[in-house]
Amino acid sequence: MFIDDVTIRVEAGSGGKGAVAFNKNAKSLGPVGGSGGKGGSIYFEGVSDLNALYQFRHKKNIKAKGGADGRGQFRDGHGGADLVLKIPVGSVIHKIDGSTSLTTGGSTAHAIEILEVGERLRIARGGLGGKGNFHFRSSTNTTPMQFEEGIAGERFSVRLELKLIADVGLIGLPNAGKSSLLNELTSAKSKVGNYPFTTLEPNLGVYETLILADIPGLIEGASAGKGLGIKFLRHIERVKTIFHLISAESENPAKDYQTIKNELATYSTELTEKPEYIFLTKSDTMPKAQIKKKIAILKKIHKNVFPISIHDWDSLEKVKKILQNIESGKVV
Ligand SMILES: Nc1nc2c(ncn2[C@@H]2O[C@H](COP(=O)(O)OP(=O)(O)O)[C@@H](O)[C@H]2O)c(=O)[nH]1
Ligand SMILES: [Mg+2]
Repeated sequence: MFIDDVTIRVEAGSGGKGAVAFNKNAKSLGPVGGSGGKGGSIYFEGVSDLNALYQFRHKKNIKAKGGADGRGQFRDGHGGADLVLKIPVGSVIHKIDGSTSLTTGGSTAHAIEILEVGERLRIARGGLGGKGNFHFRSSTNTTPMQFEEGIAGERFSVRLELKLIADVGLIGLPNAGKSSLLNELTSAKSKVGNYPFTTLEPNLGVYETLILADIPGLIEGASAGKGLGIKFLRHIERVKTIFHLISAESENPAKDYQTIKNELATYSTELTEKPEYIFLTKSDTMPKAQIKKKIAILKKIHKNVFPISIHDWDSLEKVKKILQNIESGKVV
């Protein structure tokens, strides 16, 4: 099960409390209470594993250890260990209670993104330990009874929303051949089947340096929650270029195209403005004349239209050429 949206509660460790203690040695009387240790902080770190949010499926309360209390003989409590939670790059972190904004590394925002592998953000700060009575000594206060409690660690809920970062997004109606094309172009092993919704989760593949995402679940009404719903649309948000696949077996390719476009528009007009290539897929299944006719219809809508088939090597070479041009920045 692919998890791309999960809410968890993070609780950084509280500081330990300071000790009240006195030296028992008659030669050097005085306060010797150590301070409490600092509570552990919670960090997020970006990883390439898209399934990393799965760890939170059943574990939604994340707590870092508190700092130990101070003790006598100037012994400060140990700090609680920091926790580093690995989350997929492309995750957006929304703070949903507590104070209204997140502060990490000096910047404050309602939502923070992790966009690079290895990028680390402190999300919840551990509380400082309280001072022991040694710190309250003075010439007028030689037997201080004061100490401090530790400070509570930061605690709040965060929603982690994964938005895939891909260079090219493959979209189209179910059965358009998205997974098949991804499998042809990359070493991905996306499930292929002659029925809708074989692909229940977005699949990624790599072509040279480009990341290709096969984004399933787009049907008429998806933006209103039909089928897999709009759950997957957010994964298209960050895609730079769109490959829009339409099956040559379709009676009305222009309508198929428009159906998807409408769904994208309902979600966000930005999606419809991305650079796009249209591929009439499974061109081997239709007589040439039919293909020509359908290409001509689609050309009226968009200039970048190409017939392809996973069984036609030349057509796949054409797709690769386009990918290489995108990669080298010649086209978008
Ligand atoms: N003949 C032919 N069949 C194809 C081609 N591409 C995909 N298919 C078949 O079409 C069906 C749907 O393909 P799939 O990749 O799962 O579509 P998706 O739902 O868009 O991911 C499968 O049975 C594939 O084997 C093609 O170029 N030629
Ligand atoms: Mg598929």
